[in-house]
Amino acid sequence: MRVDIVTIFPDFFGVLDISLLGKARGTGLLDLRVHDLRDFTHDRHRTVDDTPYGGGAGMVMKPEPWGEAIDSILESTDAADPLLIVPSPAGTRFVQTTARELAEEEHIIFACGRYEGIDQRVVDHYSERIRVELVSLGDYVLNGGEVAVMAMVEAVGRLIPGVVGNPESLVEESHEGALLEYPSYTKPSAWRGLDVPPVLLSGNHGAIERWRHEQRVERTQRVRPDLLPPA
Ligand code: 6GU
Repeated sequence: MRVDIVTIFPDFFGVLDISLLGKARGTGLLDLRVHDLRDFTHDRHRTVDDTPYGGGAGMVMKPEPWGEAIDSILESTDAADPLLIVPSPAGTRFVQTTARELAEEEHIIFACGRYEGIDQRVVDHYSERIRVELVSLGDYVLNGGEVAVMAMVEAVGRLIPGVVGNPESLVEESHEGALLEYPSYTKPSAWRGLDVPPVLLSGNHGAIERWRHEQRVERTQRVRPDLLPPA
């Protein structure tokens, strides 16, 4: 999969060199390229923003650098149908189903907006040329798209076949089914007066399965009743 990220903070994405995704990049499963939006400006101050037409607080990102940046990426792609994602609190909610769908994409371009957003014409223009989606992490406001893109790239990247060593570990996870995950324990069996639930030491695999299922149901009822079907 190819992923391009356009941002005014390219250094922010340095952490994608490490851990699981860094390994995926090393093995060629993930072709991740980060671009500095300011490289597509032509003035001495490398200006990417300006005051909003109609007035109001904050600054708006100018369309021209975005046009040049995204055009240059599109000129370099082999993908038949690349997808432009604009992270925005005004977008559709990013959930595990979204991650699974995006993991099937050949080429995703993330446009990280800052300030009060990107001139609307950027979305309007590219919507006539390629698929464009506004995507939100949740109902809260971040200062820009960078943190949201980091989360999305991690959620999608780990679903690319071969990125997670043991595909079994993707199956039982929270949100892949309707229930949250069960709690996990490892050695020592007693720690600071807290014992591992005895059933996990019993060797009774049927009992362990049942206990873990009960834990998932109880936990889901307690913290995320919205995930359960109506009673
Ligand atoms: Cl995707 N972007 C911004 N700026 N804020 C957010 C968000 C995205 N998702 C939740 N809040």
